[in-house]
Amino acid sequence: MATSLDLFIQEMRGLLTPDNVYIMNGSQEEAEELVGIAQESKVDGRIVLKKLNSDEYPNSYYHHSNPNDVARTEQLTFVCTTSKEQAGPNNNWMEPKEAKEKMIEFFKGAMKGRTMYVIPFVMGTPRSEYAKNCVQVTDSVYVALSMRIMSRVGKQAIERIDNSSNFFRGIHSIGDVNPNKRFVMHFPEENLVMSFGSGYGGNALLGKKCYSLRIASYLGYQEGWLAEHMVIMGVQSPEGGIMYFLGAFPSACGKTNLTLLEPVFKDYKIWTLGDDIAWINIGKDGQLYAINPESGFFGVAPGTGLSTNPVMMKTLKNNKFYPTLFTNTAIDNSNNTPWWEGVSNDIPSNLNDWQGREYDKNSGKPAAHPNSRFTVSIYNCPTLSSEYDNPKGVPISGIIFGGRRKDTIPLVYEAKDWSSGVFSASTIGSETTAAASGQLGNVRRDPMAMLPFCGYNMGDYFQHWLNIGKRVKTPPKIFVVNWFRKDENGKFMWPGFKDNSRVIKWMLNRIEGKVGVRECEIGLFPQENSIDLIDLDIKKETMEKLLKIDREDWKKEISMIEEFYAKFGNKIPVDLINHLSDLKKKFGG
Ligand code: SAT
Ligand code: MN
Repeated sequence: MATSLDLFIQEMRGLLTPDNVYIMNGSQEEAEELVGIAQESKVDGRIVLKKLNSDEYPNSYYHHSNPNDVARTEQLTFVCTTSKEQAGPNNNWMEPKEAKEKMIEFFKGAMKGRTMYVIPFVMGTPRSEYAKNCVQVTDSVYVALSMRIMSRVGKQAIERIDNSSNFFRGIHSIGDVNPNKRFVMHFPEENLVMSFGSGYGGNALLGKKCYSLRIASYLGYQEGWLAEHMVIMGVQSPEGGIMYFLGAFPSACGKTNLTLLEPVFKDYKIWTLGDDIAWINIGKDGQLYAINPESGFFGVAPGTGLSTNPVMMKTLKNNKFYPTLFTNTAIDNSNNTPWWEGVSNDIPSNLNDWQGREYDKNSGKPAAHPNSRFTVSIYNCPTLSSEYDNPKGVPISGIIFGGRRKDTIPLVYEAKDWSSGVFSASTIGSETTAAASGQLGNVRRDPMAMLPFCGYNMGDYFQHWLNIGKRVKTPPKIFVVNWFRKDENGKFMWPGFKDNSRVIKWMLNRIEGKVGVRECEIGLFPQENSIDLIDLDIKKETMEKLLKIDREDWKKEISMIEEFYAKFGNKIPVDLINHLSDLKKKFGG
């Protein structure tokens, strides 16, 4: 009897008419075979993978993408629910039938002359009741290999899919990498994503943002759990206990660096569980537990180096899991290694830029694309937590929300309770960086860092967060941080990176009830001298400025929040409206 997976493959064969079908089993031999194929084939005029210097970077391969295909395309990303209101003002919407017809036209015969890779995969450790069964078809061997790093591909997935009535289906073709024929369409009601015309991570590895955030957040809303754009990390203190934190930050706030941090305190240690996505469930004991559905890092290369993220550099040079991929970095021809801004201080003299052209140091342009990436297994990470594969996940004691703000938001504060924490999280904003857009320093609101990833109406999403808090026995403490506050001369006041462990230590002490707080208008602030500043040369006045509440700034902040909330009309929960009016009263805004 044909299994449900067989039926799906048959249907895809009929639609896409590939010359060959390759069903992945997740084995090492298969990875080697696919790498072999990728080294011999050209797609879109480029060799798919080139081997890098294995003494420096073992098992590592280089990939160039089409210069028109280097990032997620939010404007071409749609959530296709029955009603527009379900998708909310935070999503592009298209009527499901219309969207599907459009995509089917693109997909018809799209794999003629190509191989269709069938990728059965599980998001989450396969033994976990929280894990989800998925399958993606693609005509990109680069995508197939990347999926193998980022998710659990293979036999266990096939078994789980065959025993289930419902599994996620992802249909992907790179087409001819034409930006005018590029769409990422989500059908949450059907557990389906159709993506055409791009080979880039977030557009093409459908287990990542498409499934594990947009579709999964929708499922979580139906089923009573949360799919979040968050890191997961364990913090070990000298007493030996490990507490687990989640952290949500918009891009360019150092999320990956945070989870792989080496604390400044020798007797503290951070254990890594995930750098991008967390699925959060209420466990049998009534507490919150998180799993990382992914099994790899798809990290931004520029800015990663021995001083900013030594653990990631070790991860990239580890050869446990095969292979590691580098995409759109520069190449140092003298030793065939990937190179990017921040990996070394001096620029090698014999460099090719991310498009393979000889690099001109005086061009003023970076050699690596600012969004160049590495794709590496989490099992290569030397600080991987021993709890990473625990099917129950890890119990969460604290949730950190942050953004990049030169003013207004203090270095750290604690929310009074869950509902005030949800309010703060719903107002998180971050300054746009030069790389992301021309308008430097504009504040873009990005609630819970989920604006581009929430697969349903964000007003409903806020209410869902509030409801979860009511169901949890002891909700974790919620903290807000801002590592990026500047002084009147435009200089960062906080050193950041490793020194962020000082703030995390304070959070740990708060959770353990070891330090008190002072109550301010916006939340609970560190008492004087309660953040451990040992061996750090920072003035008392600087610490005061880092924690200062500027009333004028807050008046402006409140009106920006009001403006943002207004987009969601009456969908904003009453609780959050009340928090906002309380704040207004306090600041007289
Ligand atoms: O651009 S991706 O979605 O692939 C990665 C990210 O933004 O975290
Ligand atoms: Mn992300």
